[in-house]
Amino acid sequence: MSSGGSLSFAQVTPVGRSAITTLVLVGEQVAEVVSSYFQPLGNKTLTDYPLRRIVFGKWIHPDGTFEELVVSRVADHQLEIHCHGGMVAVEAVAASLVKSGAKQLNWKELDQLQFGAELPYWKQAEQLLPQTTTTLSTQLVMEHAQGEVEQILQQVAKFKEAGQTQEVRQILKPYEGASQRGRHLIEPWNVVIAGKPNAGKSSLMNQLVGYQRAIVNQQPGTTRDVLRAQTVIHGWPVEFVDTAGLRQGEDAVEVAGVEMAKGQLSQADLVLWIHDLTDPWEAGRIEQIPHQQMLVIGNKADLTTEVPDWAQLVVSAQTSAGIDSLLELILETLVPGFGNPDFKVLFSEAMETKMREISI
Ligand SMILES: Nc1nc2c(ncn2[C@@H]2O[C@H](COP(=O)(O)OP(=O)(O)O)[C@@H](O)[C@H]2O)c(=O)[nH]1
Ligand SMILES: [Mg+2]
Repeated sequence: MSSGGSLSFAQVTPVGRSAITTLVLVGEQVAEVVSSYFQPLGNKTLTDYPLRRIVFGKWIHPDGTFEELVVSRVADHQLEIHCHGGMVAVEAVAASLVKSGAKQLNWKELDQLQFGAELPYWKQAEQLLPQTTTTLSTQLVMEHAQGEVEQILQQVAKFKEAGQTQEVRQILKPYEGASQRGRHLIEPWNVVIAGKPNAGKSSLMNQLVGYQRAIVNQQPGTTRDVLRAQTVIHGWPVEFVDTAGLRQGEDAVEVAGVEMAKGQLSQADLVLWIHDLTDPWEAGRIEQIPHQQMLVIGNKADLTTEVPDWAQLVVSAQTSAGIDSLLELILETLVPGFGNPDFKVLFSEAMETKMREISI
């Protein structure tokens, strides 16, 4: 531990109201400082109790008022305080500690302090937990926090030692490109909906996210700002961006919207190009669209039975026909192989590099 003689602490439970709040304290003088406020029930002092024992008592503030709380020394220089979750009680305890020269950190900084500059991989994964927004992402982060990668690396080391390169390759293959995917379990995929005015982009976005968000209008060019809405497809967070139609608008507000749309397109993980099936197809138009990946979707399938060559899928944003297939197609395009039994994710690029290096 690199904290030296100083004392640091952090609240490790979420800030705000909760039943119990936990403070973790790290430093050589931890028992000494805490003992100056904490009086265990009975006659013993804190250090009379063995490590890991849960000790109930009173935290006596300088003004004589007190809180009842629980203290546990988890290691020689590490201690936990569990107190009532009310903000006031926690702040009062934190204030006493700060008064005694302790440094208040956030829990990430405290982890850093305990583990040095390089956090072990499982700890890095654990730190992502509060940022996960879907059951899938929480589950995958948990698997990593429990040491999935360490186990793989150990397995690989054994096969390597035995000269079984075929097995090494087999184990590591599913992890190729896996950190890109992992990033998008925390940060949503960015999918931009583009196409000519009136193609039905805003209507489609409403269908994709399942509620009215974008303004739909018969007057071309209604969507002037870039509108965003998040949804989840099979556990993957996806942010849809509804753009102004790409045409030369006469009024300045709309022109600004069009410029913004172009910027959004080149940054998007996926562009959905929406074309009205009752409009003649202009092949040249999509060639000018900056994009990394694009799906061309024919909309207003309720108005025609025609399924033209240019469309990868036809849908109706009015009747919602084809919307489920579109959601599937979007996910297949963004996360190829998702759902396969050997589908893997990683949560850091460094880990992917490490896996690549070990395979050589
Ligand atoms: N019949 C039919 N009309 C649609 C469909 N999708 C959108 N519309 C209509 O087309 C018009 C333009 O839709 P909107 O979503 O505002 O298009 P945007 O300009 O591309 O955002 C509106 O009147 C919608 O009700 C569809 O699938 N079928
Ligand atoms: Mg619109």
